Amino acid sequence: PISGMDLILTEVKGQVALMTLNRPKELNALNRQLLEDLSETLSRLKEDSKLRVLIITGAGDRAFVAGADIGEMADMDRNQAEMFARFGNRVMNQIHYFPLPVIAAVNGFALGGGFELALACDLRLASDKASFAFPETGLGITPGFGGTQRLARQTGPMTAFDLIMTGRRIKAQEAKDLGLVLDVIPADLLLDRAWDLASSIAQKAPVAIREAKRAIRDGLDLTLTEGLTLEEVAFGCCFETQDQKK
Ligand code: CO8
Repeated sequence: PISGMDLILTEVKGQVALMTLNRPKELNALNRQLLEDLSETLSRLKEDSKLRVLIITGAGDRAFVAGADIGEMADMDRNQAEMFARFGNRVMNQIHYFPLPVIAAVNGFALGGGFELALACDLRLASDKASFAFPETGLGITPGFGGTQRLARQTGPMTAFDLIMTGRRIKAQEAKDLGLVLDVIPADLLLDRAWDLASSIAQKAPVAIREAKRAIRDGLDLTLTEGLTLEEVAFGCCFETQDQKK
């Protein structure tokens, strides 16, 4: 069944939800309305106790997301821009802190805010037609939806300096070589592969998956000693579940 608001389509199959960002004529650029609908959809899916994995993709065959909506940003003053970045970061954090694994199926352009959205996901699969770039510095701005932070954490600082300072566009294979995507898939097989990956995760113990995501994600912000404490708590937590007892 496909449901949802016009700008976000949601399809649930078994324990996996697929969310499609749906502004194909504008290459799924993130305007405020789309971000608000995305936020609302994430809040709703978070409450669905049947779900185990979320997949995010873009509508059409050209773009995952071609960035924040350039037209909407054009006339912002300093304060409005900062507020917009804060709003965008809040939505990206809803993905980052989503209690289930989130897979980005990057089906085309992932530019600026679109690259940042993909980076907020836990796992990224790219079609062989996908490309990635941070065009912001060419537009007189910095990334504003988490790119400076998440790219550097994912690849180390030098790649982040390179991609953000040059704005160069990379193809899926280079993104894979840089550790930015898990795999490159022929375009017509991308979603099948994303469903397969999601299903393989959905078969594992849900509390173990949730706690593993939390420990990996939150551990990155901590010292090793603090992170290991987090892991001990996560490990203990699993011993109250049927999946561990069976
Ligand atoms: N915003 C709004 N509309 C867009 C965007 C965008 N980011 N990208 C594409 N579109 C629209 C085009 O305007 C066009 O609309 P129309 O048909 O009405 O003219 C339609 O999508 C199709 O695009 P093109 O005709 O340009 O298609 P091409 O195949 O010629 O080119 C490209 C495709 C290369 C992807 C080109 O569209 C492009 O360069 N787009 C802009 C990409 C970009 O610079 N993105 C980064 C934006 S900055 C950003 O994301 C910052 C995030 C942090 C925000 C911080 C808050 C303050």
